[in-house]
Amino acid sequence: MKDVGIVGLPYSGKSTLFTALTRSGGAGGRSNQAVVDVPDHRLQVLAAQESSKKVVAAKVRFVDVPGGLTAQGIAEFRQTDALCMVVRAFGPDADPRGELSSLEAELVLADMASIESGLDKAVKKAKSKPEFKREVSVLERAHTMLDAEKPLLGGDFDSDDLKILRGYGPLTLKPWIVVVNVEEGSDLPSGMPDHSIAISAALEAEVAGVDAGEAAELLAGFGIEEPGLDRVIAACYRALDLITFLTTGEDETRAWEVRRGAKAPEAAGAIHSDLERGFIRSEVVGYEDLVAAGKWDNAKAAGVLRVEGKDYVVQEGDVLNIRFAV
Ligand SMILES: Nc1nc2c(ncn2[C@@H]2O[C@H](COP(=O)(O)OP(=O)(O)OP(=O)(O)O)[C@@H](O)[C@H]2O)c(=O)[nH]1
Ligand SMILES: [Mg+2]
Repeated sequence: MKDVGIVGLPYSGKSTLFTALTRSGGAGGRSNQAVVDVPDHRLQVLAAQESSKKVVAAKVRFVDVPGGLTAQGIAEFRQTDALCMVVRAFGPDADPRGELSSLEAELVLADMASIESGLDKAVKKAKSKPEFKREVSVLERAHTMLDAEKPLLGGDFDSDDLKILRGYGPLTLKPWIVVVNVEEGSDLPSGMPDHSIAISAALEAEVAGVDAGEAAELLAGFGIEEPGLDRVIAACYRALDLITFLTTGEDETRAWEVRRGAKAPEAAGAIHSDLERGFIRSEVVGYEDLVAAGKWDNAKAAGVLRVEGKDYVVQEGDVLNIRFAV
């Protein structure tokens, strides 16, 4: 499961958004963690088709750090996989664009501090140990980008470079989404980046705390059709560059996350390490094809199931049945 850190300036509504997420999902072990389901309409369709007893969604964990971007907060955000930036667009003095710029500048500064101290140390080490030259060059390039106020995410780093960089946990190397916390019922203010998501955190928190009927009434009062929380969760999941594959049967229908580009054994390993270790092959059918066929057994009889081996790259929406032996 991946972690998403909720970052923002003071009073932007981070904890209010977090409360909404907690109410919709559940606690994540610690008081500042919320584990939520990744919305996926396919699960109910498959579960109905296979008469599954249980439905299990993929999950994402959100982390709200008290005090925000303090030294301790930054240390906690460094451990997360993505950032959900919250900016305030409610209240008379709202300045969401300015707030986003300040927030980005703070993230760049935080990275600058850690990259600079890393660079100093690496330069000293490289004098006697040539193996640190690579580290110096990567950190120098990172430094140049940050100096130009550019996030590291867009940088031209190869996988070895990234391994070195990730050791420093830079915040601007993480994928991020922007949540604009608007006045109830307002639209996204102009000038915000593409794909920004407008929600009212206060309304979402209220809606997440009541039953479906009341929730619909509350939303309708502001002319809103559906809760925005799902959009926030889905956007974070997409930003993490994960894909979902599915398993289905009488016991359960379930969504699993895997890295985009992962091959079948790695996907099997998301289910259980035995399945990766003992992977033999996988039966595969795309979600749409399975639904068109009606049921797993029908799909099999109709010959729409494919048999794929260790080199198969799993696709979004694949329904897998893994054969293994340990
Ligand atoms: N009108 C309105 N008020 C909101 C909304 N979201 C949050 N607030 C209010 O804004 C204030 C700050 O919200 P918080 O969620 O505590 O903000 P925060 O980002 O966690 O703040 P810090 O943790 O102090 O940095 C609270 O009084 C909230 O009730 C919203 O969508 N609309
Ligand atoms: Mg807070």
